[in-house]
Amino acid sequence: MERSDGECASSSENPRPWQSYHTVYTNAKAGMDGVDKEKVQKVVYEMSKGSKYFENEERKEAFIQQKIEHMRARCAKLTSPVISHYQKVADKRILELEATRDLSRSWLHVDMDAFYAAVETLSNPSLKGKPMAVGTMSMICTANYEARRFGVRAAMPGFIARKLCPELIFVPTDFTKYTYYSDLTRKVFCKYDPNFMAASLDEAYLDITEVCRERGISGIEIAEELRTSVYEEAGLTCSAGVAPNRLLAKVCSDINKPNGQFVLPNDRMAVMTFISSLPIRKIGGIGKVTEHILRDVFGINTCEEMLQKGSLLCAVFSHSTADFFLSVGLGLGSTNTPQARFRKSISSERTFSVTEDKALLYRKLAEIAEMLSADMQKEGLRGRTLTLKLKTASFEVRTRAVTLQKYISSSEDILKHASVLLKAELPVSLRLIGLRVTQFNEDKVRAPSDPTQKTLTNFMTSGHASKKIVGDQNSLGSDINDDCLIDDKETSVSLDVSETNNYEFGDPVCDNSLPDLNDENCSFSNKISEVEKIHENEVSQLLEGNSLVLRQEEGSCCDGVEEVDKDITPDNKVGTSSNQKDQFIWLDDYKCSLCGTEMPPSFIEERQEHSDFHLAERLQKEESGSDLRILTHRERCVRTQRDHIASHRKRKKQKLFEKEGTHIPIDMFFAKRNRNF
Ligand code: TTP
Ligand code: MG
Repeated sequence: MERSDGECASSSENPRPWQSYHTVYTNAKAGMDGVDKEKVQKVVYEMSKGSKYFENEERKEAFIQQKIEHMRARCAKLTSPVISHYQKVADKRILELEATRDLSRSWLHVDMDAFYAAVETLSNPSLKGKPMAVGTMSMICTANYEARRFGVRAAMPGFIARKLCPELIFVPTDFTKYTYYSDLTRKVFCKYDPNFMAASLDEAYLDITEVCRERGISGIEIAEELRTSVYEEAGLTCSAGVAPNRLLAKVCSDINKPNGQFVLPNDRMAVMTFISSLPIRKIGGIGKVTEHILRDVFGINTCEEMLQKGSLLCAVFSHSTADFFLSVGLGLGSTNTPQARFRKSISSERTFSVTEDKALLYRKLAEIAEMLSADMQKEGLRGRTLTLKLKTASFEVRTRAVTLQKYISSSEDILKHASVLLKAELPVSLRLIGLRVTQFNEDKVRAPSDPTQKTLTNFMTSGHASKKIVGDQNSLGSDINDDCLIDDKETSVSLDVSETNNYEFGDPVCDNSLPDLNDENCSFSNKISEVEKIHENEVSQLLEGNSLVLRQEEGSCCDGVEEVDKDITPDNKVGTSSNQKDQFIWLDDYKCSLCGTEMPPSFIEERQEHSDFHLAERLQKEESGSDLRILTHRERCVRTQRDHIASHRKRKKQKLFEKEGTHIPIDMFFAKRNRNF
């Protein structure tokens, strides 16, 4: 909950408390422009008051407010010499970032309109023109544009949506259908960019530079043609944005939604004009917490203001966070396509009609092993951790993994080990089987070390962020320990979708540049705000045994800013210290590792909100912790390592806690106590 007046007041003191109740549900999505916002706020407030969700929002808000106060106080203490020092730092960084600007490429971001709802309407045309939502009374996945006019939107509990729009028709999800239509759209995307990057079932990034050049036509024409083709192939409308980089293309695709497009020319002036009035929240990677902090502490509302307040941002935030903000102010974003050489895993999965026929399940498994093996051999990959993913008739997702002594790639080897994993689960009634191979033979896969990949700026502006190219939201279980045979009996219910051939790409920063412990600037936590809907990635060090291992936690989506305590040291150099984050991950890609709250991967904004809460909590803890600045470098390293061990233990403990089943189920999270539906 945000209090726009910046003060905490109880609802008894405020006759209209809903006015300051801003949650993900009250955020406008495309098609919600004319909505009576106060009416929606009131309904959402009244309906969620007393729920765990509401309590969580209140706690979150209290943390954020404290954080804001603390940061304001710190800013107030900055003296003129300090500010002018950081002004020079900011000016230098802006020049350096500007030098990385690449206007040579054209990116197209395509996003299907009300995707699940549109697919459902195709199969049941009687829904056309009527307000409808896909999902259930406890949570809806999306709403059509007719329903959005009432304030109904994705990630909203269905009972609130029904209150906002009593005629709302509910349609249950059918992921097989969405996957089928997604495949049809992807066939079209392929014609324009065979290496297109799918961010979810309904959105993709295409580098259209070559196709524009080869055919001598503009981005506007390509976007029009692609949208027409998608409609002809799938009967669905989509919206597109074309821009010099992916960050801007994504913003552009939302401008004329639904069934529209917006093209930003490859021209610096055009980009700067576009960005000058762009609200910061439009940028992927800037969520509610970051927005509040930037607005309430620094008075930053638009992207351009990031540059104007550069000195303060550089004074208060870590290098990486300040760099991210400054690059947003310059309208910079990723312009290249990650290469397959950075792939960390390869997988294949199939959805089918529910069956418990053992012979049939083994046949499916053999087909998937065959497909996976063919893909691996095409890429020259061999791996030694094999993970089996199963989705049961009741949408429960299980993952089982085994790490082998030798590297494998043949279908026989894959099937042999996968069969052992499957056998242990039988009898079981399944709707999906998936297989994933990780832990590749390093020599074959690792790219040669590239010194240009070592800087964060490079990382951010060159687009080498780790992401799955196909099926970003549906990785096999993320909580996989590669070092031993896992038989994790934890299961989770997932509403997630099926995808095939998921690829993950490693982070070259992780792969090639382990920080040097003797480096005075070494930081144990590197927050990287990747700038698209694809969640932010965390590059974090975990201490495993005696060796430091960098691990990319997929699926973490902290909307957060990394603040760093900074001093001007006597010789006028900048000294920095930064604390390690608590490890925040979605166990089995579903359950929060810190508190056990369940949230399906497709609930992007909900997850972001949730991680915001933990971020705020962590910042709070950091503030009450001791100040690392006064420690020597060696002491700092030792302490940080100790913290790593503690946090690692905490995670283990958390898992035990979750196994005892004390987590909060998602329905309970949103529902009021004693509510009957
Ligand atoms: P979106 O592209 O965010 O939404 P949309 O396609 O329904 O509507 P539009 O793009 O026109 O604004 O998400 C694509 C699909 O992902 C959506 O149809 C349903 C699913 N989804 C969820 O399941 N939960 C969520 O919280 C969101 C945002 C989407
Ligand atoms: Mg969409």
